[in-house]
Amino acid sequence: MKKVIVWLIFLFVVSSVSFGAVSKKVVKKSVVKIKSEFEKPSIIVPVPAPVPETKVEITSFLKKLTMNGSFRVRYTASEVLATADTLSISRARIKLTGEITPDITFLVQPDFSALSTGANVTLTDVYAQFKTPYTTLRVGQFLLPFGYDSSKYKTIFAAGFNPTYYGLIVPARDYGVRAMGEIPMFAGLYYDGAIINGTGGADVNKTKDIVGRINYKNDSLDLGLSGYYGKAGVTEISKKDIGMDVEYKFSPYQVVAEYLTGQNIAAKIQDYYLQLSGMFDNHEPLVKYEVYDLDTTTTGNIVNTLTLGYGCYFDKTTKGIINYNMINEETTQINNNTLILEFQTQI
Ligand SMILES: [Ca+2]
Ligand SMILES: [Ca+2]
Repeated sequence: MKKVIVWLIFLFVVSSVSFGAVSKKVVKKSVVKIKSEFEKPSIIVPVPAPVPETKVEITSFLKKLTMNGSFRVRYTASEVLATADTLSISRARIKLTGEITPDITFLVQPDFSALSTGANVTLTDVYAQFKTPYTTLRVGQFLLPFGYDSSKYKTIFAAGFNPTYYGLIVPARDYGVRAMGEIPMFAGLYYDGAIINGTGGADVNKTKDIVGRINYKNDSLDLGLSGYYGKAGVTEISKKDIGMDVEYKFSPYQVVAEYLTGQNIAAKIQDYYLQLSGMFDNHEPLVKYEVYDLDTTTTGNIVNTLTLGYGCYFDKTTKGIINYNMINEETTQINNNTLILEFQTQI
């Protein structure tokens, strides 16, 4: 029995030692395993940050910039012997329109045509425009809202051409603030008014002038009434000008009539004309009769001009125009008729 007990104790001790050794081995192995996982070199792949969609808007305040341009080349021939018949660049404009929001835009339009005669580049329209629910505002330099819309002229026009009052009773453009829109509750009735320097450039007096046009417009008729009130020049000569214009369309014809009277620094001017034109396919003949009094306080100086015109449209934006101006003086006749040709294109 004692022998059995001794054997049992022996077996127990041996088995305990064996178990202890196995446990140690397992622990050792698991430690090694953990250690090796820990020491495993890890490769960190950088994940690029997502590019926000508004990035462009943050770096630029401008959303859209569009460029247009217009080009005109003119040939002028005069009966006046001392006047050279010449080709000239009458318009070479680049128009940049920037859109900050759909309701806030700006426009810059230099005209490079004067470079062709050694003069400087001129600025035509340069303004910022703000559309509000109540009105559209322009701040800068713009065409004056006075008389018939000069962008709709069908004759070749400039200082001394047709219509003769152009840029004389009031400047074509001036610096100021302009508001325009439809008059509420009166369908087809529009207003367009501005407060301006009154000089067509930098002001020479303390007064700011007021100019505006109210018109009624439908598909066939455009009837306008214009007014100007201010002080002209350093000596602040009182200036009150009025204008009435009507455009009537009865396809394929169009009639335009206008009456204007006003005071510039030099004299009191009066001008009226009647124009009839017709569009036959891409051909547009025109006849216009104008009576221009360059100083109503002086007699015998009225000039009547009968213009025979023809326009040929090559496409919607490109055309050629011929004007023959028969110029008749009220008293002493002068041979001063002109023949003017102009090629006009724009994009
Ligand atoms: Ca002024
Ligand atoms: Ca003449």
